[in-house]
Amino acid sequence: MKTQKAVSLTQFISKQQAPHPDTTGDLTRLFQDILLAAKIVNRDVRKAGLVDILGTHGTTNIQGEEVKKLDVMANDEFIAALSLGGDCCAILSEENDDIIRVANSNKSTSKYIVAIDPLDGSSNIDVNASIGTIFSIFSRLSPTGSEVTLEDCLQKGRNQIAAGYIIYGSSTMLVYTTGQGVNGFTLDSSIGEFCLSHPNIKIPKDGSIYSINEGNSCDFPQGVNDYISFCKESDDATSRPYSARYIGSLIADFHRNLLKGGIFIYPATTKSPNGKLRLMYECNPMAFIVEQAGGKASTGLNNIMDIIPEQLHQRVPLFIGSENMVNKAEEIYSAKPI
Ligand code: AHM
Ligand code: MG
Repeated sequence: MKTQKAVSLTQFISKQQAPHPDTTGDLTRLFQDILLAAKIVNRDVRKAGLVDILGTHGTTNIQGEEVKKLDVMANDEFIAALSLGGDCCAILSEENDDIIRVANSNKSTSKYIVAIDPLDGSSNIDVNASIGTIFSIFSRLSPTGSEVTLEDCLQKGRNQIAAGYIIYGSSTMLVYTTGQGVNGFTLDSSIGEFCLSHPNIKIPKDGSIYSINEGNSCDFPQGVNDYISFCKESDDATSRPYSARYIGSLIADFHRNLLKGGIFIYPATTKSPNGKLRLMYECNPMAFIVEQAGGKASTGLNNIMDIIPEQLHQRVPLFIGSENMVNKAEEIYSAKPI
């Protein structure tokens, strides 16, 4: 019987980067920093419920030590790993108001900026549903060695060098792209390595799942409700009605739809006119991944990755998933976008 050799993420990414003439190994090292933090967060997530890490941030445990919420712990772990690794010059985090400039970035030669949502879907922690980390990597525009500027950080999604997510689910997976397709790696905790398990992921062009928090439909634009009605109509030719699937954890909803085909929508609402999800920490990285897998991401009107951010924590509506489904949703939504 033939046995297949495991390919680790570090081996895979250094091989993928190798043919590039200007390869320095910096991106591979940056990924190693991310992997280290991901393994620590994975360990902490797996212990949730066993140790007192589900408490509210600001409380103290029996030893009088401060109890950190898991999302605060994850933020600290990623910032520590990225800062100590020194392979990026700045970190943008959904949990921090401002740019975190990395003082010791490899003798001022580091050009990468990492935007991160350290633990997305954290309202699901207490109920043992899947959560995840999302990251996005840019190159700074200003010369290395100078102070990183806001302009360096506010780049459109098209400029991403790499993007990925880690899903802490029934297994822990890392899915990423550097613009050469999408590959998925599953953590083998017995050896502490992410091993290639889902090579060259492609999202089906059509799907039969729609994912949206329909409980908010009284606040949705008419065009979104019209699309939901379309999803519920009976039509054998297009496999409708579609199935509704919504966990309320973007990575878990996205990951399922990426593998099976489907559409995820977080639209503008009357209460949140720009939607809920953040352009730089959630929408851009997922848009890069879905496009590399053959899918599409849009605000319902424009491509997500063409938006030039005006603020670090800017929110945008998100329609993402199978290309034909997103096209249809855009067609229906754009007829009545308010
Ligand atoms: P968070 O960054 O505060 O965790 O919020 C983002 C999460 C996403 O994972 C998910 O898609 C969305 O919020 C769900 O929101 P809602 O509960 O409004 O449906
Ligand atoms: Mg989030």
